Amino acid sequence: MLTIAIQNKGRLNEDTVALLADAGISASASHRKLISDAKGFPLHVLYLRDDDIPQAVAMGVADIGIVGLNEVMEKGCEVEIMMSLGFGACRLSLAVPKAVDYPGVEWFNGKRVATSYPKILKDFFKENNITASVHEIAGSVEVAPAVGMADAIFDIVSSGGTLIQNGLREEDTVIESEAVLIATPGLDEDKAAALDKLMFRFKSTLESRGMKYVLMNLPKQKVKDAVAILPGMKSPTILPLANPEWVSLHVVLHEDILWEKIEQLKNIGAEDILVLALENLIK
Ligand code: PRT
Ligand code: ZN
Repeated sequence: MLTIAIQNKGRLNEDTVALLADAGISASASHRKLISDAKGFPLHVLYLRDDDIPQAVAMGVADIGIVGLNEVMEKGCEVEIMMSLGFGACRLSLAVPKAVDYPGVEWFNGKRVATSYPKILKDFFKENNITASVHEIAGSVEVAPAVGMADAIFDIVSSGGTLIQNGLREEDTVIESEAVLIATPGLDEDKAAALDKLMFRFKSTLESRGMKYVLMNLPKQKVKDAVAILPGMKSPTILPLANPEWVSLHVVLHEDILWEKIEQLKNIGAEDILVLALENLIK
């Protein structure tokens, strides 16, 4: 049976448990557990701090894990990155006090930079031929310049609000990150087959997110125009109605383009448009 390591509490826990739930797998969201059996898929769930997940997977304590790409890169463990999971998006950036006149990355020569990601930062400085001293701090990196512990910081940024609150300005983004599914390299055949099944569920779940099922009535002679408006491989589905002049048109649309397409379809005569939530899109 596969063992998956997930964050026991923190920012990734809720979205991880939700992804598993959407894939038909129920895992306890309780952060008091260390290990439990999931329901809906043969899976042991190991609840760890995110920092420990890359190593647990590299060592084979867990076969797979869900963790931020930033942690995978920082730990430098040997794991396979199987897929991105569409949540936990953030970036690792260099930020300087807002009063600094910043000419470019060469500004960091001779400076002290506080971070919780020393490996990624040292690699970046090395690639850019920068000689700076990297100070590892476990938390509240953003206060380091104000208290005189550092000249600048390298930290996770999402909205950028924390930097602004601390009088800092984001300058260079070093990596973009999101939650990823990782696996121990060289899983045996049974575990690899189980992982394939799990990834199929995750992919279907992620693809159906933000999708809507749209039905409408359309004058029959407008079907060609509707097809030209709509994206898609085999869609839309056209079904006859009792009135031979009209058809029923069904299509799956992403919510980003939903209203634009609906307006275009209304313009060519679509009526009685129904927009339904889409549970799953299995290809
Ligand atoms: O206890 P454990 O070690 O498991 O958790 P942790 O405290 O180390 O990590 P946690 O739960 O805070 O974050 C887990 C993962 O979430 C990170 O490794 C990233 O992959 C991802 N992530 C996504 C973030 C953020 N967004 C984020 N905004 N992690 C941290 N932040 C911090 C950021 O450092 C900043 O201080 O949130 C603050 C607010 O960010 P702004 O820019 O939105 O203001
Ligand atoms: Zn952590």
